[in-house]
Amino acid sequence: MLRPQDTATRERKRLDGLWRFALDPAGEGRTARWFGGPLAGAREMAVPASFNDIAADSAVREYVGDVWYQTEVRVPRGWDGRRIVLHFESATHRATVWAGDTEVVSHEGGYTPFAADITAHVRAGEPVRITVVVNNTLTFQSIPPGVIEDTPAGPRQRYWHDFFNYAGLHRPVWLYQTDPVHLTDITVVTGLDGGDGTVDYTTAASAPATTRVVLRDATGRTVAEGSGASGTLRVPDAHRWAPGDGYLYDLEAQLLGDDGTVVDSYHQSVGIRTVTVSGNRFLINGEPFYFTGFGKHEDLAVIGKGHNDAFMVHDFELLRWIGANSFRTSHYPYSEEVLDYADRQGIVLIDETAAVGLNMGLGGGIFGAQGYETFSPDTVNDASREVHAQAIRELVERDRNHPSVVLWSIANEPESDTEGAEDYFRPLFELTRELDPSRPVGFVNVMLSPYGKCRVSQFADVLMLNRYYGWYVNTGDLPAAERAWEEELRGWAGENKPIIITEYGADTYPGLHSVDAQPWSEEYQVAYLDMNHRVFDRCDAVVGEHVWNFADFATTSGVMRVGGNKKGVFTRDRQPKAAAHALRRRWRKDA
Ligand code: BDP
Repeated sequence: MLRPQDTATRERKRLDGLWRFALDPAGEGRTARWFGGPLAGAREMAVPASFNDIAADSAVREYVGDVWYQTEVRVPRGWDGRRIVLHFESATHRATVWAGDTEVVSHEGGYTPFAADITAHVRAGEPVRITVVVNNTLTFQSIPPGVIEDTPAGPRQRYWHDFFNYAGLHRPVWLYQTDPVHLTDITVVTGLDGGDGTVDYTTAASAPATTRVVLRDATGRTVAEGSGASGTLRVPDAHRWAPGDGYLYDLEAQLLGDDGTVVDSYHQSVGIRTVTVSGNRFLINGEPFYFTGFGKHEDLAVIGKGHNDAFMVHDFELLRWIGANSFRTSHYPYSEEVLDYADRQGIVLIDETAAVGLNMGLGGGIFGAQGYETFSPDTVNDASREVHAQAIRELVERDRNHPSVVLWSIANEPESDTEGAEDYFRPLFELTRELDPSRPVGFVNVMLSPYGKCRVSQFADVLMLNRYYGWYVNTGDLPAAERAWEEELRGWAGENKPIIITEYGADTYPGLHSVDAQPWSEEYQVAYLDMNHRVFDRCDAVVGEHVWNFADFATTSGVMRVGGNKKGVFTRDRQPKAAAHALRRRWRKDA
């Protein structure tokens, strides 16, 4: 699926703004055909944004079930005879869409795009009513999983992951047009041959047509041309995409009509670079790369997981300020704006699916539900795995052309020390490699499944470890934590794979100070990070450190969380804690 673009042959219209919005606690809207006319009793809701924190109403914030969104859009007059598509960048966690009275598409999974060809249901120059029912329920067959529990206050959504279940239309919605004969897909894989770059491209079209491709450098100069639906372009003396140098070429793919005119044109940015794993080294363009940065979240006051350009640019400025070269899209695929911006900024990404919380032993009830077995016919089962597989397919399809993405993370902290886990994950690793042989694949290992016990890391190209020595264990006792951590890490190092520490962190209440570095103080966060860094620096196999978390973020409420998770190096509104300055001194040799 190609993302909407304005090109010489395509036009798009963004449907953001205030939409009509209604909760459907009785679950009656589908049978009562709420899509059949203006939504009765609706309030207005901002799109894109999570709906939860916008209303000052806990019935909205904690709502579980169907919510309805509706808008009316006029199809531009000039779009007669064109193919017209309605495109959603995401709907969390699933949605069904109607154009007028006609159901046009349904989609499962909260963080990947979907679209419907609505040509047959609209007329150029006329308005069309778009109605979307978004459902935010998590079950054992959704990614991420969850369970509904009855409480005296009514049904409550429980889940095993540590961030608030924000939902709704968080990302842009588009209407766009193309020629009936159009490109449907483009894939690029880049390589290096001495100083030259190679770009293998594959295009697909809706009907047989002559295909032409042109590759231009950042100044617009043509550096290579090709014809045919697939082929290899050679770029003499290529300017490589590299960490800190987000140099991009532009590949224009064109479909030609019978008379030789261009009927479709699509632009794909291309960063020429390679990614390989060799022994315990992680190589970008053949050179060892050391990850510095964070696990992040899409999480903002009021708009929840709504994308915001100003915050995105500011976050990347802070990454540069602190000396971070990378981050992980924990714990779901981020907005495509973020991926594009990372490409241009030369920020390296570990790209993660929404498979978080596949671990019912985790949290001991801290994050909610307990008393379930993770992998069983009644909980996470074969049907769940197929939903997970589809989430991987959609992530790889969406993000495979981004040079910033160097590693797939197919799950965060799943149960991984059981036979059930091994059986569940083996085919998912195989699938990911089949979909994209050009990148390494991994998953993020949890502390409950330490070295010697994990049965899933055998499938991974890179070991990604989340460890909280000195926080959840050896709390406040950094000397003991340092010994235990180093001992475990030495075990992993024997595997001869690169190790990225994908999480280490300590909750820190901003402004809380203590002379002797007590947990929750800013001093403790600094001392905790220092201890971790001593351990990493003594272990050659460690090729990266991602602090948990870039910023404080919203979670469900609980005795372990004070107004959310406070492991941020920045507060939720992006003010630095003392740790931010300490990390800057470590990561920026020039600071
Ligand atoms: C890990 C999770 C992360 C949590 C973090 C924590 O991967 O989502 O927020 O620990 O407890 O279990 O802060």
